[in-house]
Amino acid sequence: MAGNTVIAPKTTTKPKLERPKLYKVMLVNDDYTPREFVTMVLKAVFRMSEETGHRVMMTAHRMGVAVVVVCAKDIAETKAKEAIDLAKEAGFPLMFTTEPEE
Ligand code: TYC
Repeated sequence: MAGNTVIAPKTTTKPKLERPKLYKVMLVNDDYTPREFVTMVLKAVFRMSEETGHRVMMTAHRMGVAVVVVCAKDIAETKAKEAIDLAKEAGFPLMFTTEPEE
């Protein structure tokens, strides 16, 4: 049989996995949480620099909401909860929400 090996092209097709939907974490403005505290939470939970954290905080302050990050659903929900828990512990009503990206 030596020399008779036929290399047949592979005909199996990889099943195409649906790309998991991405989720947005939104920062929601309120009238009570201090600006510096919001920026601190963005730095601590979302690893933002002072400058980026301040910019995102000011966007929520002016527009009502701001997109913080876009990521997998479980990460979005975990991060939002971490951030809300920090605010709760400090006694502030700061809120983060998650929603699927269009
Ligand atoms: N509006 C708040 C204040 O003036 C600051 C703030 C900004 C609170 C963004 C929440 O998502 C927020 N102290």
